Amino acid sequence: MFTSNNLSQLAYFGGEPKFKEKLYVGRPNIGNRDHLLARINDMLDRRWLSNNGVFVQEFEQRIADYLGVKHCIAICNGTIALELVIRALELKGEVIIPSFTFIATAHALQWQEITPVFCDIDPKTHTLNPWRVESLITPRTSGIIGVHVWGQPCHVETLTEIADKHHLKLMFDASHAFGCSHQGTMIGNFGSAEVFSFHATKFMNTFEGGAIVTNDDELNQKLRLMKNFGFSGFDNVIYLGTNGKMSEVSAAMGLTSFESITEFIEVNRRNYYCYQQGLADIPGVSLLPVNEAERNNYQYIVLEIDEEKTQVGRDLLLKILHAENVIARRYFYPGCHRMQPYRSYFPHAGLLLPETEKLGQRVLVLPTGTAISEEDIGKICEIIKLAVIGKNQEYQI
Ligand code: T4K
Repeated sequence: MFTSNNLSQLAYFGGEPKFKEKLYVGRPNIGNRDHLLARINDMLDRRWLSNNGVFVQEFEQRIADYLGVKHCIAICNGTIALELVIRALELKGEVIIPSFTFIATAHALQWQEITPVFCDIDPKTHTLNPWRVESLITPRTSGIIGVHVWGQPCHVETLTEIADKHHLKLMFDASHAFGCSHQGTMIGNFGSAEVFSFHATKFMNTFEGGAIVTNDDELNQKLRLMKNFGFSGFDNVIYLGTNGKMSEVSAAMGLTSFESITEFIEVNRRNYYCYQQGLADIPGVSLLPVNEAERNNYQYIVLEIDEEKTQVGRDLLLKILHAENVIARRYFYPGCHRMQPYRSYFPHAGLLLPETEKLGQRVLVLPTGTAISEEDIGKICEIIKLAVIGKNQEYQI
């Protein structure tokens, strides 16, 4: 039985940290090093380091086949990939997005002087609430960007109906959703195009990198020009473009990561159920459920912390975990609308975002991936249990 004295076992209250080394959210998964190094050697021997090399071409083909999508365009990172699709779809004026997302979704619009209109989320899935979307459409609205946050699919069908009804473009930021499905179809097949991030912190990484996938031939052609300065053959620029190319070394890492994708997902799944078991019955701590009828990548361990029930609250729990060297994160606190420049542009945006505001105060993301063991997870769960139950008892005394 815990007593309030148990709190003193926690480093935050004066005890010894349970971990000597820091455990991070977003620790990269590293596939087979020998395969990676062999690929890098090949690349050096070939002296072909970028500009649509063989590794990029192979990577694009493998991704397209895996997702069952017609075209995959490898890009230098997810943010540039978003910017390219936004531009290729000719979005302008206002575009509706969730505020509960990584800042890149909003910046990719604002960077091109398009106004992100922040929409509230469905508290169950943490994704865009489509019924709210409709109420935000104005004559200036040109599109909607859904974000499959944590790999949880958006309300794809309802968003599609709304977009069609109002003649809006629909695209998805699928940065978190590689390897996930919606109603049996792989994410990557919805809207005009979807964008993945293969940043180092994603369960499948290319160091830095991203990809655009689409089933639209014309859009594919346009994006391929745009990511390569608009070049169509030597000396022939036919379109406005930028440099969005993925390098060969990134594609080498991508191919190596992709070989291990089944193992990465299996480890993430094991970790997810380990957390589920370890966190069961802690009052006020809930793990975001996963829909086992679909394919998932389990790459984020997302907790919601109820301040009243835990007594300890999310922010104190974060400090307690950090003191133990568990570097948990508050993604996506405080919401894009509370970050600059949006906070200055729309100081009252929060009034229309009650669920986003609430969730921003509750979410805590824990470490997972191949860098963490089941034993580590057990210890993290014990820390949380000790903090919540100890604090509850302290209040009862
Ligand atoms: N849309 C969405 C919905 C996204 O989540 C993201 C990226 C994007 C768009 C844009 O895609 P990219 O342009 O990045 O491809 C991190 C990542 O940098 C970012 O890619 C990711 N989302 C976001 C959710 O997480 P920060 O600001 O949290 O990064 P940072 O430096 O604090 O590192 C995160 C954690 O990873 C730390 O715990 C340390 C650990 N880490 C990181 C790196 C790079 C490592 O252990 N090793 C490493 O090499 O954004």
